[in-house]
Amino acid sequence: MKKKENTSRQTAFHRIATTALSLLFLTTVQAQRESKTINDSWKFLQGECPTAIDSAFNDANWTSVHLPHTWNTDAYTEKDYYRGTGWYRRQISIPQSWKEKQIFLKLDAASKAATIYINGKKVGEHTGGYTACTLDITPFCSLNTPNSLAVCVDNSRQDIPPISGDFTFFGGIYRDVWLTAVSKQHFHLTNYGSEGIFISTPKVSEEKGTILIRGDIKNDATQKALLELEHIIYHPNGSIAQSLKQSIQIKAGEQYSFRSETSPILSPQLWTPETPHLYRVESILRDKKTKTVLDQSNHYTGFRWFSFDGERGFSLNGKPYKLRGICRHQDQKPIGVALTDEMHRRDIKLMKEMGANFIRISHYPQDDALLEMCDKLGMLAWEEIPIIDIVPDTPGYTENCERNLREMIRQHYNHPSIITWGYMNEILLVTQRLYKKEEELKPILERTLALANRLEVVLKEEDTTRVSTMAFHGSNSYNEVGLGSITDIVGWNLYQGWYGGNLTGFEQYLEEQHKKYPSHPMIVSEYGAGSDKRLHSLQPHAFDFSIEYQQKYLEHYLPVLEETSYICGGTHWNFIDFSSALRDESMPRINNKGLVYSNRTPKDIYYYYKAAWRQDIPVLHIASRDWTHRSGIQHGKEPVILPVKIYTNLPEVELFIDGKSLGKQKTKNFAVTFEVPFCQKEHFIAAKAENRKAVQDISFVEDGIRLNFTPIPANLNGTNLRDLELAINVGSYCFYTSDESNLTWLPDQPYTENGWGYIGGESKSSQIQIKNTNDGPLFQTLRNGIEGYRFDVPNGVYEIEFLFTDIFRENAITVYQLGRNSDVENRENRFDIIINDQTIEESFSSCRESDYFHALRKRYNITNFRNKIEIRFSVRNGKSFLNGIKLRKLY
Ligand code: GCB
Ligand code: CA
Repeated sequence: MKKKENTSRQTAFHRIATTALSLLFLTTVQAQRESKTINDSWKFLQGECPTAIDSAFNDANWTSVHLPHTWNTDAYTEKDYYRGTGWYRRQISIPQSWKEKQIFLKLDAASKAATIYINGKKVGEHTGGYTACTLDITPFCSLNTPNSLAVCVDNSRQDIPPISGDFTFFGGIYRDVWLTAVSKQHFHLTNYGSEGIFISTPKVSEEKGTILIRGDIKNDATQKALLELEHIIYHPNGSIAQSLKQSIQIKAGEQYSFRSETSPILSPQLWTPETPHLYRVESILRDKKTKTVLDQSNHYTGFRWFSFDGERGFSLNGKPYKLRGICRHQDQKPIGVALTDEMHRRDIKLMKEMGANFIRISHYPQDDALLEMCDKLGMLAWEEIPIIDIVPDTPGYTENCERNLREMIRQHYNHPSIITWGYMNEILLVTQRLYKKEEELKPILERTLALANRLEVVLKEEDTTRVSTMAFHGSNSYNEVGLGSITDIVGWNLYQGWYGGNLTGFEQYLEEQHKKYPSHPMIVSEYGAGSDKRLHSLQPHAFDFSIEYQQKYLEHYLPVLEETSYICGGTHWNFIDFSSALRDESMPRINNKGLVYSNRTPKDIYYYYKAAWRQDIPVLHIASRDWTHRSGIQHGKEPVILPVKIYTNLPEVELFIDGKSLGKQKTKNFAVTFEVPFCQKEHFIAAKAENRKAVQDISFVEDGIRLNFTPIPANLNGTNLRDLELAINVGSYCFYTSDESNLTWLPDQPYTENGWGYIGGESKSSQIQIKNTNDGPLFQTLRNGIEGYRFDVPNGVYEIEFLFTDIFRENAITVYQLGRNSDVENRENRFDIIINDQTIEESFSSCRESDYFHALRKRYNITNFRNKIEIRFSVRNGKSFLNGIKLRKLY
């Protein structure tokens, strides 16, 4: 009896649940388009596995992954990161409610190529690692059983750009994957991965603007369709501005192209980075008779116009406007390019916060989330495809370039933030490096020009509302071979004062170009210098990777960009410290020219830009977050004077040390530097500035920071040696603070009486990665031909440690260092090491003990009877050298 009751209750519950479900079901039938991510529950295998396409294939042993995913986190440790295939598998169940629907699969990005299979059959292939592809998978899917989806991804293909470049070609499905169901009549979703709707503003001024909406509708049904298409235009405040309606008839299996322009919208709210007003276009497709909504799509657009001019630079909405920009790569250590949407959005927020109004989306199309933020927060954009360094003659390459260009333009066409499309970066760099002879060079130049001409035509075919750009490296040959006259805008990637030459070479180069080609609109599409938080210098120079040289370099470049009226603007290289697996330098596998670290913590230099670019808020930043462990040589009890810089947009700054004022100083070029006396372990530094908005409206802005200080006595004695670890970065002007021990290695100095220092030799450095250590920069600098080292210290028992790395072997150096380091001689070095006349090493060879470019540390305990430690290097072969030295008094 009880049992029966139970059963009937269950049946009743079941009935209610079913009704509720079918109600839900009904509403979903009514809903126009259903889209959802399928990022979860994937299985992944790195390597080849053709049988994975079979439905019955057992992938239980594969790794479970969640998208976005890349298999190349190895690129942060390995130069030779994995390039090959990777397989992804997943089941997809199609709900019964999709029975009458058309089903699409969209991959936002799989690098570089993806072949897609469903239930053992090939659905399609996409070539290009930075653009989306959409496939109609309806005929491949079954409604009754789960469908097996397999995707083979390959990041080794040489027929797909990029094939060369200073960044890592991460492999994998590293953006979202979407499943979409829509009625048989729908917008053309397989149009080069776009939404099939293209919006522009053919007429736009302060008085009025019109919106043009173009696109295609497909009828995938077996009967003709009578449809109604409506576009509703919404003002930025959400009220309806206009609506456009038309009736359409499409035969079974056919396609219809629509094109409608609104009547003028009066006094449109213009889109600018400062006022990013967006108008919404809602496109609705209905059944003409039943009025059932079949498909629906929303897009933002904006009213703005712009021009690039060789003399006057850039203007926006009729007013001169300086493009204050940055370039942006898309990775983040340690996850590679598998970023979530919110990470992309965070980057745009950080750039806006800094005051940027322009982004060069380099060197390839990036996530939709990024573009959405450019529109919404207000950031003009240049987007490009990755044709870099050289044009190969690989069959299929040209076609892939062309298709990737069309995809980028169609996929991101509707974003008002985009003003220019690019398609080549430094295309002669590797070309000229590899082919020196005229007759070898000729066919490659012809190929390059042919591709540029073809892409320029494609670009204009796709989009007449924007302009084209290329980025050149600092060589006039781009103009000589004819590339300069193909694109609308010339981008210059300039590194005077970094890879070579002087800082002032920068403005000289621009002037020369402007004189020669006064009608060329120019952007400085790259400029930058590397920096490493562990390195600091009071005498910064190019390629020391000190935080201070990057600051010096950018403090020179930015005013030139701001003050040269014919320059449209600049895009700093790069916003982030990014992954470039081939690079060595101070942080192997990382190009460290970022304004923010890989984890997006701003470097101090970020605030220089912020001070210069943000006029709307007061900026005051003590530029020493990157240098919190200070050290310096102290004479007696005198404090050590060290510079502390403040970045600010306020006219005058007062600085305090532990509450005591050091006076006020006027700001110059958004910076003020105080000479600050350091004398104790920790100091509190505070900066204060008056923010005067009006006579009656004055407030104060403050910043404060705690800095650690380790004094190093200039003259060493029994007392001050007791707790001292005297560590010297031999061959370098830089302080080096180890991440691992926090110990600071001091800049080297020549020996003077009663002190310590080197005797003889000259400083030398290498940019090659040093193995066996995480303190690479310490070993990359050395004193070549050093005769000796001397410490004037009292008698006692000491520990002496030598740091060696033999760099005297030619080494393949990457093309991206533009010839730096090629002056290293090949030689074998052997020398004796003698301390206070006692030979401690005979015929010592660093590379024999620990190989070339390997760190070697050797420690000795010695007893000093002479009130000095005198070290001599006596050469047997080649030259003597020393990379670092450390002294501790034990007893
Ligand atoms: C360039 C390249 C860029 C590099 C940069 C650099 O000119 O266009 O891809 O990363 O220089 O840091 O050397
Ligand atoms: Ca050194």
